Amino acid sequence: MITRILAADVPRHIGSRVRTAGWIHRRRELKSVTFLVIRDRSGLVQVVLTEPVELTEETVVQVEGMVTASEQAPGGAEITQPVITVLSEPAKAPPFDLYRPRLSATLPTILDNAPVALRHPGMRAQFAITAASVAGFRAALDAQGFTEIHTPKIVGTVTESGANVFGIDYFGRRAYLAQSPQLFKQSLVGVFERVYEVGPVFRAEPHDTTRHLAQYTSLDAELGFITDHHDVMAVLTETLRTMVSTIGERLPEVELPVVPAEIPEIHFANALALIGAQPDEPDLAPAHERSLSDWALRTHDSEFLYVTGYPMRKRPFYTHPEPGRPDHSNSFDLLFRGVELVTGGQRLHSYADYLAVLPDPEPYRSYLDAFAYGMPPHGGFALGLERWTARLVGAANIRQTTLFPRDLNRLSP
Ligand code: AMO
Repeated sequence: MITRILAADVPRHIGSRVRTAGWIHRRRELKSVTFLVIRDRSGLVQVVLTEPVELTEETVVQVEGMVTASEQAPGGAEITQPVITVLSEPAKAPPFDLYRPRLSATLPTILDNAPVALRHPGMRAQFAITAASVAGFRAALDAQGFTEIHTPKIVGTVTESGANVFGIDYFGRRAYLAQSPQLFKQSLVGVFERVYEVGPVFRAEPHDTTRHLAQYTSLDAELGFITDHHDVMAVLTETLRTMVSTIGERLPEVELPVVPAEIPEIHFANALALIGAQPDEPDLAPAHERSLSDWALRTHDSEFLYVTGYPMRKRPFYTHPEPGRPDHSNSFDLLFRGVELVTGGQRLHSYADYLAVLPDPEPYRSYLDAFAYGMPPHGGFALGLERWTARLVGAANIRQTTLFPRDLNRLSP
């Protein structure tokens, strides 16, 4: 029996009989020939028939035939004299032509039809970038002595803010969908010193924006024995470099951003002055982030910018203040192409400090145990995966780089 080869490998078998399998991507009837383009995970291959066939697009087929050189065919070869076996017949036609360079449909239509829309080669290519980014994230942190962790997504306490948390009924008790692995990753610094997690997090975002989802994938890291947040930023910069190089290795056709040798950094107070915002602004608005990114590109030739020293009053309770400037914090955001991509910083690590900042420490009792039993100075960061891919490919809306987005209005597919 001939074993199946992938569409992209067909041109390497000119003069042989091969078997391949996939979906009928496109059917073109000419006067005396019919062309079928077969799509599989590797790409496309053309099949030439001398008689018309009644097979519609998206029919799943197996094709056995002769590989013949052909200048017009994709990859320079096509399959002739085919024997076609239907493996599965579609029950209905796709709502759009998958063979066109771009899907001609609105974003809601594309998302409503995600299972078939995602089959478009351009869509699939985008999610290959996401997959390569995660592989790079893991490779970078594995190489730096981090341990991968998996923490609960059903939790009893709120970590980021009370406002955007999903409450659930947990066997009659109040529970929440985790907004972040924050408290667990900090606890586990007490075990492994350096940890990371790739996992879903949940935010009940009340606004319909182009950069917020109700569920997204958070790339989290946390490390002990730091001097301050700059040690965290150094790990993040190195990690980004490996994420970008891994995309380049796997997908040479993708245009990559340059991670500079040193990513420029600006303190929050200086950032406000630079963009002419009120000096008492507690946070950066999206327009501020865009202006700061423009500035970094203009003056430092960098698409990345660290903004450090955010005011304490807008940061979560675990945030470490800036020594000598306690209204500000040892925290940072990393802006990439005009958008906040990463948040991170140094954390409080003494038990007494946590008791002082938590008005009601009771719900956090077991988490605080980590600090009661001794924790080193530590810090970490979280990168929003869907935002990263969106910025990378220039997608205007984060939903374009999310397989099955969850938002204010969308719960299916
Ligand atoms: P933060 O809440 O800033 O920080 O989130 C970190 C990063 O996650 C992404 N992000 C989102 N992406 C899509 N939809 C959303 N609703 C959404 N909210 C946030 C952004 C953001 O920069 N525990 C801290 C991290 C830390 O300090 O380690 C945290 O979760 O890219």
